[in-house]
Amino acid sequence: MQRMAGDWVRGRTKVGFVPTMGCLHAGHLSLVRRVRSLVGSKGKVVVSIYVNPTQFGPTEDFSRYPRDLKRDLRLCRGAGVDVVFAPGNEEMYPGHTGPSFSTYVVEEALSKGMEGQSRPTHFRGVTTVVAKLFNIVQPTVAVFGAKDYQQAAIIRRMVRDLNFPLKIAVAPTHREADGLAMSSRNKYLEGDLRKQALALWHAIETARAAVRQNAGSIPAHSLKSRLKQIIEREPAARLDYIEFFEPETLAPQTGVARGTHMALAVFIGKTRLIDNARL
Ligand code: PAJ
Repeated sequence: MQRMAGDWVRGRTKVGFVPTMGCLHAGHLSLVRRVRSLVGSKGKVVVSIYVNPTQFGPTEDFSRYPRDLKRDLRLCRGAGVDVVFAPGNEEMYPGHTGPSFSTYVVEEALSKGMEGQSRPTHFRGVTTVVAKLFNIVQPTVAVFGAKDYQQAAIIRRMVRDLNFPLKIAVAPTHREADGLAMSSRNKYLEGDLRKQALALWHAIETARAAVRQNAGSIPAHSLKSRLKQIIEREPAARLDYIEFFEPETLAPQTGVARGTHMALAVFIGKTRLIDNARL
């Protein structure tokens, strides 16, 4: 009896799901291709498009987050998506301006560091909306991007801890030709800022070169300060954090070696970008 409970409810049609906040780019579409390969031609591919207010902090970019549903629908159609779920706020958070929404899903370990430290209510919003979307869409499998490495780890943990009857797959980060990780927020990078945003990728490449040249492990604090200097050579760049961690547990590491994972967040002007990679 290896079948999951959800298979009985849904019959045998496989449902592959890619949750997004829209303003789709080639990174999102790579997740759609991945989920199609997982459910096959007889399966159904569902994409959700919803800019989730509960994962944005009060000073963050919720209201100006780029939205273009018409273009997104065209891209989904071209990519062979079967169903797009694009709810409004009233549908997702009934009475969201009042007190009538009061149940949240909170992951309490992996959410503490990195993004969780810089954006204290962010992951509570993510886990809550993703749990709601899983209940609505009832997928057999959902695909997340390694671009948001900590988010993918937290969703895996939530699915395991709360027995959601689906599988989680994680697809690699899709990059521009010059290395910049694709992101809906890259739309904010006007003029010279686009070039300065490469500071994140240069920091990753520098860290990779450092661990490859070094047989032992490098002290995390010295590598951090070297990378901070490189990043902040760009006039509009301000480092939020760099973390070196164990890829499964996300536990911070004091020594950096091959296989250590690195994540960073950098403000380029007002735009906050994140990236990560295995070193
Ligand atoms: P969003 O930023 O739109 O991303 C949707 C999915 O696409 C996430 O799994 C993300 O990791 C993945 N993704 C984004 N850029 C990528 C890239 N360059 N390469 C590969 N995958 C990429 O992440 C969210 O939305 C939200 O938090 C969400 C999970 C939808 C909950 O609201």
